[in-house]
Amino acid sequence: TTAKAKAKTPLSSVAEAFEELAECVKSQGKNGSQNTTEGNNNKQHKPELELETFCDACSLVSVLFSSLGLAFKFAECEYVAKVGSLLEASKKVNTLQTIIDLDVANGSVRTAGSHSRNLRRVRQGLDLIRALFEQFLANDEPSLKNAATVAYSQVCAPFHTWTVRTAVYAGMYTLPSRDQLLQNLDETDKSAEKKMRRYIKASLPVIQYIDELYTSRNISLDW
Ligand code: 1PZ
Repeated sequence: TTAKAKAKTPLSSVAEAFEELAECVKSQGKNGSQNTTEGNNNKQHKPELELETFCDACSLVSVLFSSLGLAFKFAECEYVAKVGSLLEASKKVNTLQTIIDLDVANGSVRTAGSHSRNLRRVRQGLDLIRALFEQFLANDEPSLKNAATVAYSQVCAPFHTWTVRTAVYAGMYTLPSRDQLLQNLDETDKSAEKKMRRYIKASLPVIQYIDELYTSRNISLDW
């Protein structure tokens, strides 16, 4: 069929990968497969998300960058470097929770370059995309620049320095048009909408899961 002949687009891969992550963080918690081994009793019974699986999904997102143009090369490098550092860590550390536990033990949760800090930043990147998609779909916002500006203001700007914010807002003027973005992504309005909704729905529980890794250890999220 034509559906089958259609190649998987970047957006399909991203939606699919996050649906799998969402499945991981949701299903395990429910059906009693939590970790109940002795000695772990005082730990919260949370599903475990494998670090490598998480990083693989996050890496797919960076293909979206190439569709945004040169001005966001810096954002791409930032994001890719942080995912890369977590992927490197995944050779020794299996799960997201262990990443945080190790930094808690070291007192390095917020230290620049620490894995816990990088995880927090990657999470903000995932949330930024979610917010961008929501803006993109809201009232069929015709301007990608407007959608991206609102999304960035909501999700990332509060945590960025003045210098970074100023550079990002200047870069917004160079974003492609809505139609150009769709074309770059090999999507139509209709096909993109479906996949963006899938990502929005799937990323929410993943983002919430990551937040709870911090808050359940009494780490605030104001950074
Ligand atoms: C979805 C695309 C929307 C359009 C445009 C939005 C562009 C956002 C640009 C973000 C620029 C980030 C510049 C560098 C920020 C660093 O100061 C911080 C702090 O790093 P640290 O001090 O902890 O080492 N880095 C970050 O916050 C990581 C940036 C990740 C977000 C990048 C975008 C995510 C994905 C977009 C994919 C299309």
